[in-house]
Amino acid sequence: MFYRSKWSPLAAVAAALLWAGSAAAGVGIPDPDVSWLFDEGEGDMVGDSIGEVHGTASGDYAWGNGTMIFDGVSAGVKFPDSPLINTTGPFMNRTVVAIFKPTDANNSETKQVVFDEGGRTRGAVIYVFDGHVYAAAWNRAEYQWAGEFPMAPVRNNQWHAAAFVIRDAINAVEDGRFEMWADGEMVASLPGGQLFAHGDDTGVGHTNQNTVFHDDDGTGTNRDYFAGEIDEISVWNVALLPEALMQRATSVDPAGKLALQWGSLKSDR
Ligand SMILES: [Ca+2]
Ligand SMILES: [Ca+2]
Ligand SMILES: [Ca+2]
Repeated sequence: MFYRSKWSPLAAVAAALLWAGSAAAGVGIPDPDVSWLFDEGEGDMVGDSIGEVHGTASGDYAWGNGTMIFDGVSAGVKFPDSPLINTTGPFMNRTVVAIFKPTDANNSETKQVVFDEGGRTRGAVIYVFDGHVYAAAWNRAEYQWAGEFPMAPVRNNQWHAAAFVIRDAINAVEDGRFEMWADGEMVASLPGGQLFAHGDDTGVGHTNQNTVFHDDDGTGTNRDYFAGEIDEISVWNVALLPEALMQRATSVDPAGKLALQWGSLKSDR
């Protein structure tokens, strides 16, 4: 039934403006360059919704409800080299957001890699260890950034968002160029620099060809297996605005999923 008195042309215009306004609220979050949604539900391929950096899963993984479930022993995803992630550069800006639920969060013996790019000399990593999630990056050549390894608490069997940001960095270590964010809040703003090309391979759920942890461990491959679920990992070659990181890009809703909708990607789902 059509209520002309209530649905006036003016009201329609107002509704359209409201709609445009809510869309405009997402302007601060551009589409990622690479986005793994883990929504396949079958097979061994993890597709990139945007940049076509597709990965291959191996080990005892399973598919969940829009997630991939990692067994903490053998499940991992390997991604090929890509100019969007590691073979070009230097990367003066980068944001990586990972949405994950650990199921062995308090393990203090094994680092559990959620996301690994690069290797011992240059790279970044997000991992769970001893009740915390770490987000780290380093560039141990060219201008000698030893790296920063901030962390935030995580709870077992709960969904979390963790992110790192390299923001307007140069070929030198400067204050405030490396940030960690977790669950809607900035955890740390630390010295950092740009990431030069880092040819060692990218992994999810395990270390794929070397990484660096807070204790300098991390040499090798097919190790540091994550136990839990991953809902999404997205990579931007821009530094997301703090407002975007705080309000949306790293806020996990009570049901456990990311509250954000970035641009065309999620509106098309
Ligand atoms: Ca490589
Ligand atoms: Ca690696
Ligand atoms: Ca997902």
